Amino acid sequence: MDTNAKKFPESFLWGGATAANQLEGGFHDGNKGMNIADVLPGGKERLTILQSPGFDFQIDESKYSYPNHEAIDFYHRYKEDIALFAEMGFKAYRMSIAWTRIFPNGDELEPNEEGLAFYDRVFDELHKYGIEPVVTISHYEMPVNLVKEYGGWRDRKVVTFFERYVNAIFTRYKNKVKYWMTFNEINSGLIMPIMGLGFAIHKEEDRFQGTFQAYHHQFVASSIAVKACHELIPDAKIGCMILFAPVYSYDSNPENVMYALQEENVFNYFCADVQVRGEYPTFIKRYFKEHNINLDIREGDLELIKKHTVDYIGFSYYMSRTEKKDKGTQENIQGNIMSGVKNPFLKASDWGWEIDPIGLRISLNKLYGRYQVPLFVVENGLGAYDKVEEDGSINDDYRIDYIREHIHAMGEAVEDGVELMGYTSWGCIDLVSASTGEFEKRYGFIYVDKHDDGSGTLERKKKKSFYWYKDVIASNGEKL
Ligand code: BGP
Repeated sequence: MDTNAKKFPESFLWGGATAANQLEGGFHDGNKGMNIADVLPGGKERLTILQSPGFDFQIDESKYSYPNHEAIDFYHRYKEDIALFAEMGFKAYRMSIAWTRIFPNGDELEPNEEGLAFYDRVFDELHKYGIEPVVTISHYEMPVNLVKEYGGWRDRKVVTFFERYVNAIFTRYKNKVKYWMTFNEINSGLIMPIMGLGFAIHKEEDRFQGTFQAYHHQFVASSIAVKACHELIPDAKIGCMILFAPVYSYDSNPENVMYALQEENVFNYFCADVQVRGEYPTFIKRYFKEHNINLDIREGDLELIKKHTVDYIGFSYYMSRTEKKDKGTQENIQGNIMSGVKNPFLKASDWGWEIDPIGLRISLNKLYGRYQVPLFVVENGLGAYDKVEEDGSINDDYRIDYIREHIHAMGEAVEDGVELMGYTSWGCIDLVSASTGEFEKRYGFIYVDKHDDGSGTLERKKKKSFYWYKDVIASNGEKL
């Protein structure tokens, strides 16, 4: 598989992706407030907290280390890191703004100038090299104060705070940022409400009523952001961002096929349907009825949602998911947030995430077929253990293989007629894992000398994949 001849348009946005909380560090610098990621420990405890109820957000310095506090110190080293992205030839860099740098507690009336100035410096540095910033407005970085005082997105007041935040950043960066996205992996809140929706499931009624009310508030907030973005920056594009893992039926038993379809509807399509088509889909109305969900929808909400839909769909793709209605003794796998049954045709990563490049072509076809809006693969990559050899080299051929096959699948989808804006590989520089808080789960083309026990010099090193990806970009995806 050497060539991928002329499949990608000249304007294709090749690059990498990160999130503020996973790489910046400097968690108190520049008056920044605490966000959810700042209070999550690393290691096994993190997954347990994310998946279980009752986490009360107390920081216990004596018990845990908090990997996001220092992360990889991009806050102080952004110039060096952006120079490395430029050396790889990045056309785009997906990053997020930490809400708590701009509004440290989330509910202040005025933004924090030091936080605004930091991102000015980052955007200016990117533009110096002709790299287009692609900015996620909220990437698992909700201010802890909003979580504690308001119960996260369950409280309608958070919509107003978010509106203040988006107005501040659109006004400030209108000449610097032309690609925006609202909520990272918005649908992940269905499984991990603490990260995206800002609350833990303490009571049974939160599981359905609380979750979907919080979603309604996020949809209203998303439409407010789309409206403001279009008004303040008419030449910008603003997208939603979903976690997409196509759901396969385990076999041709219609019971399993139907089950896979229902899982796909609720998990993959519900949030995108509202944000792209501007309406609650019919299947969710039945789901609401069956789960006794009665939303508080205010006058004007549905019109707002209908009128201000997103311009494109950004999505993450790591794996597919295979489902069976009655799992019985079937082997289960734990993948990217959600689980499923083991697919006998697929191999898995060191963390058990099944590797399925064709699934990316399937995802692109499904999404484009359903919505007919431009798509952007804003996350994809392989979390793996890397070894630094004695001569300092890092030979990550497994990562090259993974990304090569996924880029090839994207090329096929473009030939299928899918309108694709770009590809930003996840964790282009090693950073803190969102689900486990580990450093040793590495995704980068750039290695960072930082380890789970807190040791490391933070020195950056180019992996073998760095040089490979540089050639991919230089050839516009032809030389794989
Ligand atoms: C997505 C998140 C990212 C990122 C990635 C990899 O779900 O949007 O923030 O971290 O997955 O996941 P992990 O870091 O858990 O390996």
